[in-house]
Order: sequence, then C-alpha cells, then structure tokens
Amino acid sequence: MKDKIYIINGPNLNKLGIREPDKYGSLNLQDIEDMCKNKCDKLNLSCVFFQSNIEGEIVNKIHDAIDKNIKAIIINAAAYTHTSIAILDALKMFKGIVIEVHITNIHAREEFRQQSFISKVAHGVIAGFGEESYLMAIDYLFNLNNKKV
Ligand code: CA2
Repeated sequence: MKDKIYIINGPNLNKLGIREPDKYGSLNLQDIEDMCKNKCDKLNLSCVFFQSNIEGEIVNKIHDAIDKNIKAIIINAAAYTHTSIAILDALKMFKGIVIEVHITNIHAREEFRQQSFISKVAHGVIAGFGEESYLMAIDYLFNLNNKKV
C-alpha cells in the first residue's frame, strides 16, 4: 500500500495567482495541487491536498490525520502560522512527520511573519522557494527512511 501524506493549506491560499504575483508567483493553488499530485504519483506516494480559510477546519484535518495514522503532514498554515496555538496543539498530538512550508521567505519579511508557532513542532521548514517549497518537502519525505516515508 502507498504511504499517504496530507498537504494542508491555510487562509487566502485559495486566492493565489490573483494578486501580488511578484510575491506569491502566478500559479494558483490548483496548479500547486496538480504539481504535488504529479510528484507524489511519480514517487508512489498518495497525497490528500486540503485548503481552508477556517482555523477549526484545519485543526479537524490534523485530527483526521492523527486518527488515520497518516505518515506525514506538509503544512502551509499561511497567516495562522504566526498566530495559531490551536494548530500548534493539534500538531503536537500528531505522531508522524510535520514539514512546514512557505511560498515566501517569511524570515525576510515583516517582523510579525518571522514568528512561527508551527516551527516549534516541525521536523523542518522550507520557505522562500515558491511552489518548489512543496515539491522539496515531498522529495524529502520520499528520501527519508531508505526512500520510505
Ligand atoms: O509565504 C507563504 O507561503 C505564507 O504562508 C503565505 C501567507 C502569509 O500570511 C504567510 O505569512 C506566508 C499568505 C497567503 C496569502 O495568499 C495570497 C493570495 C492571493 C493574493 C495575495 C496573497
């Protein structure tokens, strides 16, 4: 059976590609989902791609990953990265691998974006490589543990 990963996206990422392309690129979230699914297919991984603008729905998705014993979560919690103790607490309960990703380099941006609650539980953080941040995270998971997630 294929190992399954969840790719979880936070608020406003459903509007990618519409505004601020200089910062966030011109791809929309559907493009990123397609790229992630393609890569997962090639690496024989199964992936569930999820986005919500609602904090509690993201928490529920993490609970779902816990209940289903999912191997890894790749998460771009967007603005909730910098504010959400609820998402942090949910991720603390998750026994698999958490990789935090960002399209932009949050460390080179406003001070309020330089703090991440997610980083406290993340195995690693990939930020600043546009949609490649997601693909790098998938590659990392593939290479981990003798090419198994
Ligand atoms: O760089 C990232 O991936 C972020 O997680 C993106 C979040 C931002 O709040 C984080 O600080 C960094 C914002 C996503 C906003 O998406 C937009 C969509 C359309 C137009 C403009 C922004």
